[in-house]
Amino acid sequence: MKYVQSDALMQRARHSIPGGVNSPVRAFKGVGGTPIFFVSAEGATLTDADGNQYIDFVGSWGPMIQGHSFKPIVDAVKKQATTSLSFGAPTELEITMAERVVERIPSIELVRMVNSGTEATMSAIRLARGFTERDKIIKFEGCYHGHSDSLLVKAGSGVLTLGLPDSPGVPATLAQHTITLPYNDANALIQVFESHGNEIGGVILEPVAGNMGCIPPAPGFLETARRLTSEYDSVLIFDEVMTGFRVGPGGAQELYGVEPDLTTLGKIIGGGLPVGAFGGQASIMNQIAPTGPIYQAGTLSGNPLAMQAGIAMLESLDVTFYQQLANKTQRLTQGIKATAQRHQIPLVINYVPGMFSLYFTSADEVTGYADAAASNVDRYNFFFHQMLDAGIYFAPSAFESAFVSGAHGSAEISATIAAADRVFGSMT
Ligand code: KE4
Repeated sequence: MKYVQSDALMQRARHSIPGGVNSPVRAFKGVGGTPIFFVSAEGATLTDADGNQYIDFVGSWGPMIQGHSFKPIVDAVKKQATTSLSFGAPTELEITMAERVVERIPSIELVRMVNSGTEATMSAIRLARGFTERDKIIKFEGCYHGHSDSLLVKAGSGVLTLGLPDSPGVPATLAQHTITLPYNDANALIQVFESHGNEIGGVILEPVAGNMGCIPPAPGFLETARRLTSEYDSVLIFDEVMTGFRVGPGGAQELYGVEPDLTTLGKIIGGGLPVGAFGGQASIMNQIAPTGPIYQAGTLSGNPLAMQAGIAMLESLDVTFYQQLANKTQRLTQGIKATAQRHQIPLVINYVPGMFSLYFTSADEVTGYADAAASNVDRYNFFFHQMLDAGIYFAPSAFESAFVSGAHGSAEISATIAAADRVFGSMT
């Protein structure tokens, strides 16, 4: 592959955008090399500024579950664009969108639209704190919930020690209210609740972790979080920004049969346009302004263009779609795993319907951040670049998930397995 145009565009971008990108993961810092600049996409195929084409497993980090340029969404957006892009006032479209979400996720009685996943989780945390009148929250190592201050926090020295800032600019006085625990460690959660339970305003978690690679919940983990938060009157928040409408028609909470008090959404519900949402029990959601005292707002929240895209997306996702998505994901991951075994390359692949990740490790399983961090990142980076040269675009980071869409067919799956076979064969 030649990247002449991408290289030139990156040089130009750096003069006016920090690091040349509008989001750090796009900078290829994890994998090395120069980011690819894309110009168009159709179905499962991306085209870059040099005319190179790729099978896309990033899918804009999740939103493109129907592939790119999905006609129902494009048509809906085109139609809306000719009337008005934004009123800053209520529209029927927002009611329709809210009704589609409420229909599909029984734990959500009321839902508020925002403009990103970060806004959704930031608002949900404020709501949990305001509703319980408790400042402490619990998050889990390796889970990413966007970049609001209370969620850019790492574990303190001991499991029970309150959090430390995970970025400059996050006040220590705020970070101290966030307790960070090991993901999938139910005992650690029990221990914290037994010693701090009445101080915990909320627990936020990814019901399937997707930001340290893909790590499904261990048996009992979600159930323990549900039991403890109910017992101590804390708010359980499922951050389904990535898993919502990704892993099944009702998200991860339907897949695993555990209902949170609040759910955050994003990505797929915007169909590629900027959207986030948070919703849940009416008794909690009614505490949000204007019905309650907890303030939250947004100029472009419920934007008509984004609502049209989201409605068209949700209406395209039926049970048959998810059955096919699950089958495709299984075929692809089992095929890649089989080629790794044939070449005796130690590899763990974690997957759930629609998303997966590869860990180059001789461990039997990867169930938490420590396992993921111990995997061979150099090998992932080699795999990434070799697959890129073969015209297959995986996440430019060993700690992200890959996404399968409705546009990935047998041809894409077979080509990807064949390319992986060649790459594994070239690994020493
Ligand atoms: P945004 O603010 O990026 O829309 O959403 C934040 C967020 C919240 N919760 C979960 C579970 C998420 O995965 C995300 C964002 N995911 C990353 C991909 N790992 C977005 C990519 C990026 O940061 O550029």
